[in-house]
Amino acid sequence: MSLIFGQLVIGPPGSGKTTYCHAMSKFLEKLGRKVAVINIDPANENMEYKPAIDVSELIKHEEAMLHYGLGPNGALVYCMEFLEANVQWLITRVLNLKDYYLIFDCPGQVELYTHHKSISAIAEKLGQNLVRLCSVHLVDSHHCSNAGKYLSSLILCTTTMLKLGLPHVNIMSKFDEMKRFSHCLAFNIDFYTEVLDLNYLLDKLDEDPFTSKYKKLNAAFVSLIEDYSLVCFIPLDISNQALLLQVKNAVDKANGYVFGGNEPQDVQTLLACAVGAVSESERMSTVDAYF
Ligand SMILES: Nc1nc2c(ncn2[C@@H]2O[C@H](COP(=O)(O)OP(=O)(O)OP(=O)(O)O)[C@@H](O)[C@H]2O)c(=O)[nH]1
Ligand SMILES: [Mg+2]
Repeated sequence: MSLIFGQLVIGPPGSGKTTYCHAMSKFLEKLGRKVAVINIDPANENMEYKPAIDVSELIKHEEAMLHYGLGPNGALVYCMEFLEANVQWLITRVLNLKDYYLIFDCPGQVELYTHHKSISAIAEKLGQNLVRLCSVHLVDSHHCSNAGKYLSSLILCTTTMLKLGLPHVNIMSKFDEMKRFSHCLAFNIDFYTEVLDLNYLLDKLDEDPFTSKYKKLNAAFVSLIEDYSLVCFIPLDISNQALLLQVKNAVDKANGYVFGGNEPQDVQTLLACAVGAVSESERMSTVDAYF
């Protein structure tokens, strides 16, 4: 049985997941890859792509709300538990897409990735069926505009990486928006993307009357993030092909596609990886060119 490769696109509400799934699928198709986008967000309404598999054929978010008297968040959790209980429904359909590269569009409720077990259980089951996934975690670059929001993004990314246990790429989405507020950023862009010395962030948190109240807690969070040292971000503006290419190279390297894919372009990707296609310096030179 051959391997199937793909991405699990996750992140907070409105961080750009559905837009990314559409743009990345088009980008990969242009490179000659056969791509199938799978919607596992039962509350997804405005999909630009046509999903190859749609979870709302199994369960509808609105019906779960009505039937069980749940609010939107509770219903989403219920839907994910229902999908986990019926994971064979998904696996059967995924295995019919064995020539395809898969992109999973996920719901935007962060506790599904930080606390709840269903998404990681579904990913594990897919893994047992030879689906090699990389989680692609989108975080809105707007969070860089405030030290407290940025710290919470770092905690979110670290927790998600530990909870899911998949190869993982963090994306700072809507990077074009960063241009609009770059003048009011406390640090250079690379401070935020490379997650550099966070003691400077502690100084900024002390300046804010709200976050300065939690001095010890902030220091503990920073120490935790630095101890794990797992998080850095690849910037992405969905309309920029150079940035999309960087994301593609990082994901191909993370989920192993670069070693197991079979289209001619992958020779290029393999070579690019061999020379460190997404090294820190190259990532920064693309960002510098972008600004
Ligand atoms: N400026 C800018 N806007 C973007 C970018 N990517 C996505 N957006 C916008 O962000 C908004 C939310 O995008 P979605 O793709 O629906 O986000 P989502 O994460 O799927 O949202 P939920 O599924 O509701 O959690 C939309 O208005 C998109 O047009 C980007 O790179 N730049
Ligand atoms: Mg969406």
